[in-house]
Amino acid sequence: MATALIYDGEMTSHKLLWDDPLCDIEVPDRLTVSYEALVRSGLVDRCASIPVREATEEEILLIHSEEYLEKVKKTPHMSVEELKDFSLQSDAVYFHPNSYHCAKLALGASLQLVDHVMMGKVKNGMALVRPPGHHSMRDASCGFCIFNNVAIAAQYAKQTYGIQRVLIVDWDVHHGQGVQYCFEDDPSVLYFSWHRYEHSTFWPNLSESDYNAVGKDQGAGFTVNLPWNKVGMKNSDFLSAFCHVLMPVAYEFCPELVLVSAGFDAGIGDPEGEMCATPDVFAHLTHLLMNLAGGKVCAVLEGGYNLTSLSQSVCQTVQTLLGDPNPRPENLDSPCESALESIHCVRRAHKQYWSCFSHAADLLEGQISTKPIGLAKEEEESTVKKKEECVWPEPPKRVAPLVRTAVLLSGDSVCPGGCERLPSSDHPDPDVVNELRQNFLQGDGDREALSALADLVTFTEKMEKNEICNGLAVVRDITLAVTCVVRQVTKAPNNRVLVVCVGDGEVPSNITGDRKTLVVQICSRETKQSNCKFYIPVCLKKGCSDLSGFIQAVFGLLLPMGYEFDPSLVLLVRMPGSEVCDGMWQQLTGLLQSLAKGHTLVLIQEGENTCVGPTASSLLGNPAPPLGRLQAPLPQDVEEIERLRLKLQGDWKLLQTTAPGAQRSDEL
Ligand code: SS9
Ligand code: ZN
Repeated sequence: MATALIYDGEMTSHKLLWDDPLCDIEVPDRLTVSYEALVRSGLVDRCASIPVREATEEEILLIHSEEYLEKVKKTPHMSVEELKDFSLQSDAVYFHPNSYHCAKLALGASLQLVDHVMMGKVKNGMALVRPPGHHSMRDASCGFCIFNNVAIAAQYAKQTYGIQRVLIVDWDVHHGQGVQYCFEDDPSVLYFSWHRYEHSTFWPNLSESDYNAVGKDQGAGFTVNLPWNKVGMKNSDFLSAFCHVLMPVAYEFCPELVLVSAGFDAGIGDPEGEMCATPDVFAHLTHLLMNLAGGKVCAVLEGGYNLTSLSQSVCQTVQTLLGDPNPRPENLDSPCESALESIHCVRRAHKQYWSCFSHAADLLEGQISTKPIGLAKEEEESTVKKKEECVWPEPPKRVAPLVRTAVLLSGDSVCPGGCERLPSSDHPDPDVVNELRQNFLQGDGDREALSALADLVTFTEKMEKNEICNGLAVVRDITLAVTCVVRQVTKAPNNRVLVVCVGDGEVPSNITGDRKTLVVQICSRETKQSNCKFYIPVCLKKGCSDLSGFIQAVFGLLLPMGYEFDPSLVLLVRMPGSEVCDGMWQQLTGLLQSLAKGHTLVLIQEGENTCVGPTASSLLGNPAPPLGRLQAPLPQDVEEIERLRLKLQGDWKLLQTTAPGAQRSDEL
């Protein structure tokens, strides 16, 4: 199924007709430059192009008042002077005689996208629109926004398709207060926004943008605000926010549709946001969302005012929606103290609503300042790069290997559709065989076993050469296979392998010595202990059969460590009798493809063949089926995961959810 791209040059006719330094960054070029970048990179040709349409009045009225609509309807007939006066009645908005038309197209484009995704005509998509929408309110335009495209899209989707849960992810650097107001008492729409806040000194300067605005009445808990109190937030801060705040809540919520208020003004070089997210990070944000809601993700453009950064980030987003392997994450280091403080505060504020935060640490009162801090101005300036100095490399091209998914199966099993079967070679390279014999098999060894290992070696070589993106192999001796692959891959000096073992059973202990292999094993509660930074057993009470505990372990431990480790290959190992259900396994397989440019090799024990089909499907890029609304994880599991996080966060900085130095009140 295709990815939709919705765009119409007509939406560039909305423009500023007078001098206004507050509004002059919202220019028509934002659209043309983004679209041209998509054309140049060949992405437009790969998308299904869907025509825009004008939204109807009835659709506008799903969110806006008749009075407001009547006012906007008059603007096409106004003189420039009248338009100017009318614009001044709103906060940071301009109107042009074509604005009403363009605003209807922007909304119509968003609704077209929702229709095509919901009817299963496309799998996902992006609408490149302006004017943007997330600041506009029932009765007022605001912050360049006239009609609230995404809020109306959510309401429209609920009404038209009878869905019960919509997730709105607002990754624009501004708080989409308009969206928040629409749904603050509505538990069917979960609204997540991060935004530049600086203790309410940044526009729109609202106390309801802070982390303690969680929604009202029935909707309490369904507004999640993550305020950034400093500029200069980096990739690590944004990815941490997804792993430790948004994703666990999103999985617990289990949306049927994901709408993204996709503004790119948190991107590096943006004059409004003054943040530092490099374009590749938007590939990761997009990818992380793509296994929710059965993959139904609709991204709708909001802000983004540095044309270079904007267009590069848009390309990363669309290319990810298309299913191309992700880039390796760039510049990941420790999240900054201020980001951790915010992340902690929002987790704490939502503790009572989401079981994934039930263990969010209670910090001592007074240790976290929620009030404006009079920061020394010099300190502030030295930590933040001046806008003009901001340069970053153009993101490298993301090349999808010719073969997406290859399989290595025993002779008589059928190759899953869409995959390429690797022939097992009758005459493996004698050097390879000799080496394998010396390393793995004493004495004569079994010819068959040797040639199976030789096939695995070939497999990994092809992935390394980028001839194959990912794949699966059914193996007889899983321990041997793991050891063999790890040895092979880590021969090259800069390679690293993340081994993810699902289920109990012995993991070869001799592979983590060189810091090039990180093993995370999710297993059932046994007395497995490790003091090694590179072998992490995560023991859950019911092993891999409890979805909530598993998800918690994935976002709380596995993915943050995986990101920080930044492997060149992910080896996903299904241990015999792992008891992980297909749905969870597919989620895991899908999520892990964020790493290592999508180079995932799945090893499956012979006899566990029933999972071959589902595994192949996820490796091919099909979204995993939703897991359903998750129950609260078992308290023991939450404790275990939390214990590990605290123990490991010294070594793995992306595991932190609290600022260093902040003390937990229960430790006193
Ligand atoms: C007022 C500054 C207004 C508006 C930014 C709107 C961005 C929409 N002092 N800035 S994504
Ligand atoms: Zn914005």
